[in-house]
Amino acid sequence: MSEVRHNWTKEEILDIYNKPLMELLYEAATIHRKHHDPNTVQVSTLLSIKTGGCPEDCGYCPQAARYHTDIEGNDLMSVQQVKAQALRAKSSGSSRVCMGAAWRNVKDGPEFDQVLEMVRTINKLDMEVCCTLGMVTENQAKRLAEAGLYAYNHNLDSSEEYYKEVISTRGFEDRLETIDNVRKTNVTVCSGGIIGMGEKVEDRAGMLVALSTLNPQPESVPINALVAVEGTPLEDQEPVSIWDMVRMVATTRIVIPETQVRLSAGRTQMTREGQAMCFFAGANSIFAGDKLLTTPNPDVNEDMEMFKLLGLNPQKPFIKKMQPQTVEAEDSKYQDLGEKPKWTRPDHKIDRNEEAKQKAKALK
Ligand code: SAM
Ligand code: DTB
Ligand code: SF4
Repeated sequence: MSEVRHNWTKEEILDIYNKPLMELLYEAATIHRKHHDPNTVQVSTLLSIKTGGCPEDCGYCPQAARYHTDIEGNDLMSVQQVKAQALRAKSSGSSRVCMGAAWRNVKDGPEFDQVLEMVRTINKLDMEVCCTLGMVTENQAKRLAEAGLYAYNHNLDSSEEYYKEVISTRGFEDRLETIDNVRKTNVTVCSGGIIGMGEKVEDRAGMLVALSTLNPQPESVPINALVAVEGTPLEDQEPVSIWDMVRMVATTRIVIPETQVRLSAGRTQMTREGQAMCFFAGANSIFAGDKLLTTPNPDVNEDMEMFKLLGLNPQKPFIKKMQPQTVEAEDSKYQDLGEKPKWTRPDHKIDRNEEAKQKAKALK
């Protein structure tokens, strides 16, 4: 098995990304086969447990309260609603449920307690549970781990340099600190990013430097193609070309060989041929279900037809790592500390974010 490297440079990664396509595909597919079964693809279902009204200014996100988008906001779902959705996902072949909340960070209190109960409930259905709730402290990560969380998703989204052009309300270093907090537990790390936000190829390579030099590297890396939503600052971005997607997937596979590379947002714009090329290049996970968090995704039946056509099999849960044991709330070792952590607030100005905010104000 080839060694995992944690010292990739931007130049090396750019050289890989820019290789002639056939060489890049061959190299990525060869590495993919050394580390994974090429006919197995992990299937995750997203569930937006708290939608919209987010205080952050992420330029790509339809859930940021300051932009005018036509998504329907929702308060935190009940544990029963979440259980029903998880059972549906399980019966349609998903091994993992990823619960997303439009929060800047987790705050201790009844809502977090409710999320912990959701984690316990889904783990008891023998499914892998993932959460993406914004920044978390070490104690909060430990409480999630105790509840039976399998993975925590926290994306770096772009290079440190380009991050500042997309988000002004939090710093890249806070994202790294959250990943570090998750790493202090047994919860696996899911971290990736978005292409198609107007970044340069150098920024894509920069993001892969940041991810590949983490030690250990993330257990999953979602690669999202921007879904340009009307009302967001990035509404006018051109769709990502399939060639860029394939290059990004292949490069990720080469520099982070043991991870699950997930084809995430943007699959509705990809043909089956395009997705097949991504699977060949090393993608081995998808988000299934007709909705991502707020935007459309291919229908499950269509995906299962595609799997049949390509001879792909959905991965069973807990193949990569044992199922965590759920500790009940009353037996918990970690307390609600009433933490209100002060994460960084750089607050520099991003012109297109300001414009989208002004437009939204005028419309209200
Ligand atoms: N609020 C939490 C956070 O930001 O960490 C969790 C939810 S947030 C919606 C999770 C991820 O979804 C973001 O980091 C981003 O990578 C992705 N995302 C959001 N909007 C997107 C869009 N329009 N297109 C592609 N990916 C998007
Ligand atoms: C990730 O990297 N992509 C997912 C998941 N992690 C949380 C979210 C994609 C969201 C796309 C826009 C939307 O549906 O709101
Ligand atoms: Fe909020 Fe997350 Fe959307 Fe940013 S990406 S606006 S933090 S929900």
